[in-house]
Amino acid sequence: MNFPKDFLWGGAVAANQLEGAYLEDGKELNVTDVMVGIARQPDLKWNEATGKWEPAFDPAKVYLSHEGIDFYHRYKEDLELMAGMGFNAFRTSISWGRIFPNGDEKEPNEAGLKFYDDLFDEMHRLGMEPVITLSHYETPLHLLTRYGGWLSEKLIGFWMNYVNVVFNRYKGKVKYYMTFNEINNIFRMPFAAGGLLKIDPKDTSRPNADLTDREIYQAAHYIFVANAKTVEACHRIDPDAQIGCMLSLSSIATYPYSCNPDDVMGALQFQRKQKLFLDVMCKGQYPGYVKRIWRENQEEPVMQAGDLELIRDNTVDYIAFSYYRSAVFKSDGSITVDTGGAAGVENPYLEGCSPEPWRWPIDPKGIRYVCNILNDEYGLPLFIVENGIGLDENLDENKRIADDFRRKYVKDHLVQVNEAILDGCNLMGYLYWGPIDVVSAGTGEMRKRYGFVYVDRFNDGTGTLERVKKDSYEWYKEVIETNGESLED
Ligand code: BGP
Repeated sequence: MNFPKDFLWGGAVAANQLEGAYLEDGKELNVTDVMVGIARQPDLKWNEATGKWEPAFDPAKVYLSHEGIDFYHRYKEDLELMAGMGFNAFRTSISWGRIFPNGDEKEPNEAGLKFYDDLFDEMHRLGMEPVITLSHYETPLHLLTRYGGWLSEKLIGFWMNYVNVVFNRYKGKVKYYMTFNEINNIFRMPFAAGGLLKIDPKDTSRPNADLTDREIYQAAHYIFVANAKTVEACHRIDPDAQIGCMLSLSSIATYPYSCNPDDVMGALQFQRKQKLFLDVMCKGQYPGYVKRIWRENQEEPVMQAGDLELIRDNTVDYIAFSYYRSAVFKSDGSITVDTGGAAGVENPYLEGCSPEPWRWPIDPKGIRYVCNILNDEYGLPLFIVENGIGLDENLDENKRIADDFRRKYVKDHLVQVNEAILDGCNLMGYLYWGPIDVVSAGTGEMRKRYGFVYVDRFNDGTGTLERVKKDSYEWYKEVIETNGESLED
C-alpha cells in the first residue's frame, strides 16, 4: 500500500444533516429546513398578497433535519467516537445561517461563531484537522425569499461578508476550506444545491417552476465570481490555509454504452456538464463547449468588467470531490442526476449495487478512473471528501450491526485509491461520507445509514439518539492505524 505518510484519513458530514438545533442560538431557517430531501420540492407557498414565497410546513411530513442527530449538543461525544477510529481529519460545514441568520445582517451572530470555535478547538484537542465546507445546502432562506438567492448579484456581497468573518475568526484553526458543496448540482437541484428561487415567477404552482437554463448560467456566474473572491480572501487573510472547490464527480465516470460515436460523444457532452465547473474554478476560464451552448441558445450570462480576470487569477488550490458510483450513457436511453451522481442505463459488468430501495451501482474502479482523469486534466492535488454506502440497518438482538457489505465497499474503493496513487495522482486524503448515521441529503430520511456508528433515530422521528459502534468501526480504525496496510489482508 502506498498511502503517503501525511494522508488525511477521516470522515465527512454536513451541518444541516446532523447538527439539529435548527432555530437555536439565533439561527433562522435555511434552505434545507423547509424540505425533506433536497431532490424533492421545498415546502413553500406563494403568498399572493405579499408577492413572496413563504414556508408552508406539511404536518404530514417529519423534518428530521430540524433535530438531526443533535450533534449541536452532542458533538463532544461524537468527536470522541471519530477520534477513536484514529481520524486525523474531520469534514463538516459551517452553517451560514448560524453566523448570519438571515444572510443580510451587517454584524455576525456571536453565538454561532462561538459554536464553531468550540467545535474546531475540540477537533484539534482530539488530533483532527477541521476540513470545512463554507456552504453545504445551508443558504439562509431569507436570501432566497427576499432576493432570489444566487439569481441576484447582491448575494456576492452577502457571501463575502460571511466568508471574511469566517477567515478572520478561524485563522490558524482551519487549514482546509472548500467553497460550495457539489455546486455542479445547481441544474438538477437549483433550490437547495444552488440557493436559487425565482421571486417574480409567472408560474406559482411550485417554486422555480419556470426557472430557465439561462438564469441558472447567470447564477452560476455569480457563484464563480464569489468563488474567485473567496479564494483571494482566503489566501490574503490566512496564507497558511488552502481552499478547494467541492464537486460531485461520480459522473466523470460516465461511460459510453458502446463504441457507437453517438454514445461516445454523448458521454463526453454529459461529462462536460460537470467539467464546466472544474474548468472555471481550476483553470480559471470558461471552456469553448459552454460558449457554444450559450451562443446557440441565447444563454450567455451578463458579466461585469473584470469578472473574467478575477476568475482567471484566483483558481482553487485543490479539487475536493465526492464519488459514489459510475453511470452509463446511451444515446437513446435516459440519464438523470441525484445526490450520488448520474444514473443512466444499467452496467452489466459491475458486481452489483447497494440494496433496495436505493440500488446505487457499485464500481470501485470508477474512483481510480475519476482520480486519473482529474489528475491528467487539471494536475491539482485531489481530496476525496465523500465516498460511502447507505444501507437500511437495524440493531440485532445483541445490539450489533454486522455491516460486512460496507466494509467490502470501502475496502474495494480504497484499494483503487491506492492504485490511483501508484498511477501518479496526488491524493491528499480520503474522508468517508457519513461516519456516523446522519439525515440523508437526497431523501431526508434516517433509514439510509452510512455510519460506522449507528444512531438510534428513525424516519418517524422516534428514537433515543443513542450511539452504537457497528462492526465496521474497528475495521476502519485498523485501516487508519496501519495507513492502509491492513487492506492487504
Ligand atoms: C452528497 C452530499 C451529501 C450526502 C451524500 C449522500 O451529494 O454532498 O450531503 O448526503 O451525497 O447522499 P444521500 O444522503 O442522498 O444518500
